[in-house]
Amino acid sequence: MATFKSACPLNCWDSCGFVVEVENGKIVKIDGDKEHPITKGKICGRGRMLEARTNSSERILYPLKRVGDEFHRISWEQALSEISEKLSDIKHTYGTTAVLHSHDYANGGLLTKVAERFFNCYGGATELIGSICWGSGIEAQNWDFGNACSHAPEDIYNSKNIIIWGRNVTRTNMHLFGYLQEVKKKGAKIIVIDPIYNGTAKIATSYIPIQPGMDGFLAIGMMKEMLRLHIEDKEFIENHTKGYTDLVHLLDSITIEEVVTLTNVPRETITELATIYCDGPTATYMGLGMQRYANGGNTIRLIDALVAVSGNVGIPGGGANFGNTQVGQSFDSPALTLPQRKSATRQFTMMEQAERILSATEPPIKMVMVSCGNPLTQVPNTNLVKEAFKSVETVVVLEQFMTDTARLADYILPSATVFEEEDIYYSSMYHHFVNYGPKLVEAPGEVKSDVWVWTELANRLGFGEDFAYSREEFIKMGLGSLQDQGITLEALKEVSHLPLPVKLVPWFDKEFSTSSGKFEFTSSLGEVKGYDGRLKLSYPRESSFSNKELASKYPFTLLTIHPLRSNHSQHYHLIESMQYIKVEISKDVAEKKGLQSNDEVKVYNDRGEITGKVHILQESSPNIICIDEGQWHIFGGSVNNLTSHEISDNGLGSTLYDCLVAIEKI
Ligand SMILES: Nc1nc2c(c(=O)[nH]1)N[C@H]1C(S)=C(S)[C@@H](COP(=O)(O)OP(=O)(O)OC[C@H]3O[C@@H](n4cnc5c(=O)[nH]c(N)nc54)[C@H](O)[C@@H]3O)O[C@H]1N2
Ligand SMILES: Nc1nc2c(c(=O)[nH]1)N[C@H]1C(S)=C(S)[C@@H](COP(=O)(O)OP(=O)(O)OC[C@H]3O[C@@H](n4cnc5c(=O)[nH]c(N)nc54)[C@H](O)[C@@H]3O)O[C@H]1N2
Ligand code: SF4
Ligand SMILES: [Mo]
Repeated sequence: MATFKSACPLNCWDSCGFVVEVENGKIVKIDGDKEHPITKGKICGRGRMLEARTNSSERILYPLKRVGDEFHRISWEQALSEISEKLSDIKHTYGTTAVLHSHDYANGGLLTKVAERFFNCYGGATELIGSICWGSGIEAQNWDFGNACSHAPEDIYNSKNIIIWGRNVTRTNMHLFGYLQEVKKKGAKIIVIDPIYNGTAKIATSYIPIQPGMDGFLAIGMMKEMLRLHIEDKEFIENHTKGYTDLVHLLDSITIEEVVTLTNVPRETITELATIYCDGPTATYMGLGMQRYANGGNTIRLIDALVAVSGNVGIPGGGANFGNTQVGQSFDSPALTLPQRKSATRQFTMMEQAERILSATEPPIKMVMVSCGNPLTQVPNTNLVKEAFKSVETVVVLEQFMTDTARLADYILPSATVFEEEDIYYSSMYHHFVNYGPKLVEAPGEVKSDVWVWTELANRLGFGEDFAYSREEFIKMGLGSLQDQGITLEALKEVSHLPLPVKLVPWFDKEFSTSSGKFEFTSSLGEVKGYDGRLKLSYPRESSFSNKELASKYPFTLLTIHPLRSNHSQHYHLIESMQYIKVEISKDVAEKKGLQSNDEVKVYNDRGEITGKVHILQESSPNIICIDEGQWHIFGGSVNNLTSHEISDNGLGSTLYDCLVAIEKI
C-alpha cells in the first residue's frame, strides 16, 4: 500500500487537500491532508465517497451508442469517427453554432478548460453564459466593486461580528464552520439570517428567520436605521463611493414599518443588527441561496451597499464575502481556451438553454455535447429540458455514470475520475490555494479523460496541432505567469498546494475595479449593459407581494437547497438511504394541511409535480417547503420539475428558489 497527496475535484466552497491510499492499483481510502493550511486534514463524506465513485461497478466503461431504446457498446474508433463526421457536416451545412456545448462546473480541475479550447478551435459553438449557481451575485458584485472577491479564511480572526447570510455553512462549507466554532470561543458574535433554522443557526448568537427573497429589504431597513442613528461611515461614503444620493432617495421611499411587514423581522432586531454592523469589524458571509430569485442581483447589491455604508469594505475582519473569482482569474485562461480562434459565436444563458434549443432557427441546434454537467436533473424546468434534449438530432454526453442526462444521449463517452488523470484543482468560492492531483490509478475499461476525447476529435477535424500537448504542457500553459512567481507544476508536485497571489483583504487600498474607481451604489456597468444601474425596491417573481393570483393557487415557497451527503446529483446512486424524496415543511404548513411526519404528499405547480415523504422542520419562516436538489429520476426526482427557468434581474442568474407550489396528502 502507498499513500499520496491529492485534491478534491468537487464543486464546493472548500477545495480540500486529500491523502489517498492506493493498493494493487486501486484507490482504497481517502482522508484529509493535515498539512493543508485551510482544510487541515478534515474532509466531508462527499470527498471520502470519491473512492466508491471511482471503484463503483456502475461506472460507464465503454463508449455507447443508442440503437432504438437501447445502448450498444461501440469502439472508440467508431464513436470518434461518427461524432467528428457529424461535427464536420454540421459545420458545413449550418455553421458551427448549430452545436451547443452544455456544461456546468462538476470538476474543479484546470484542464476542464480544454473543452472550451476545442469548441473555439472548431470555429465557435453556441456557448452558455451566466450561472444557475451564483450568476446574479457575481454580476451584482461586478457592478458594485468591479469584481467578486472574498477575504482570506484566516481574516475571520479579525472580525468582531460575523453575519452568515443565507449560507448553509454546516452542510456546504465545513471549514468555514470550523473557523466559526473557533472565533465563537474567542467571543465573536455570530448571526444567522436564513428562512430555515440550519446547523449553523444552532451555534449562532442569534438566528433571524427571514421571508424568502426579502433580504434586500432587511438590508434597506438596517441602512435606514444607520442613517437615523448617524452611525454610518461618512468618510468611506464621501471619499470612495458613487451614487449615494440615489441610495438615500431609495431608503426614503419606504418606511421601516413596511420593511418589518415585508421581511417578517421585528423592528428592534433591525435596529440591533444596524448597530452590530457599525460596531465592527463585521464580516458578511453571503450564501448563494438568496440570490436564486428574480430580484437576486438587487438583493446582493443591497447587502454590498449595507457593508459599504457600515464601513466594512476593505478592512481586515470585514468584507462582503460571496464568491472569490480572483482565484480563478490568477490562471491564464485564454492560453488554454484560445478565444481568438472562434470565428462565430452565439450565447444562451445556462438557465434558458432548453427554451433556446427549442426556439433557435438561425441556425437550429443540431447537436448538443455535454461535459461536466447533468442538465436533466440540475437545470431548472426539467420537463422542458427533457423536451429540448429529445428534440436534438445528436446528443453526446461525456460521463462517468448513467445519469438522467446520459440516458437521453445518442453517444455516451466514458470519462475518467480525479484519480485517473493528473490535474490541478481550485475553487473560486472561498480560499486561494491551488492543489495538485496526480494520476494515481489506471482508468477502468476503456475510460478516457475528457482532454483525450477533445484531442482525438480535434485530430479528426483538422486542428490537431492545437492539441499536440501533454497534460503537463497544458497545465503549464494555464499556470502562465504564475510560474514566474514560483507557482510551477514542479513546485506543486513537491508541496501539493500553493497559495495564489490574490488580495487577502480585497479593496484594502480603496481602489475599486469599477469604471469610476469607486464603490458604486449606482452602477455604470449596469447602465452600459442597458439596465437602470440604481438600487431598487424589488420582489421575487413568485410571491404574494408580486403575484397574488399565483400565490392563492400555490401558497408555499419551495426551496431546493443543496443536499448534505451528495454534491448535487453525484452521490445519490451510491447511498441507498438517500434514494427517496424528503419533503421538509414548516410547522404552519403541517398545521394548515393536516400533515404529519412520513405522510406521502404531492408537491406541484403548473410546471410539474413530485411526490415524497413529509418531514417537519424544527424552526423556520412560515409557508416553507424544502426539497434537496440533485435527486435522480429513478429515485423520484428531479425537483427541477417544479422550478422556473426564467433569469434573474441582472440577466445572468437563475430563479430556482423563486418558486411557489401547493402540497396535498396522497
Ligand atoms: N453538501 C454539499 N455542499 C455543497 C454542495 C452540495 O451539493 N452539497 N454544492 C456546492 C455548490 S456548487 C454551491 S453553489 C454551494 C452553495 O452553498 P450555500 O449557498 O450554502 O447553499 P444553498 O443550498 O445554495 O443555499 C444556502 C442557504 O440559503 C438559504 N436560503 C434560501 N433562500 C433564502 C433567502 O431568500 N434568504 C436567505 N437569507 N437565505 C435563503 C437556504 O435555506 C440555505 O440555508 O455549496 C457547495 N457545497
Ligand atoms: N433545484 C436546484 N437546482 C440546482 C441547484 C439548486 O440549489 N437547486 N444548484 C445549482 C448549482 S449551485 C449548481 S453548481 C449546479 C450543478 O450542476 P451540475 O454540475 O450539472 O451537477 P452535478 O450533479 O455535479 O453533475 C455533474 C455531472 O458531471 C459528471 N462529472 C464529474 N466529473 C466529470 C468530468 O471530469 N468530466 C465529465 N465529462 N463529467 C464529469 C458527474 O458524473 C455528474 O453526473 O446545479 C444547479 N441546480
Ligand atoms: S466536497 Fe468540499 S468539503 Fe467535501 S472533501 Fe470535497 S472540497 Fe472538501
Ligand atoms: Mo453551485
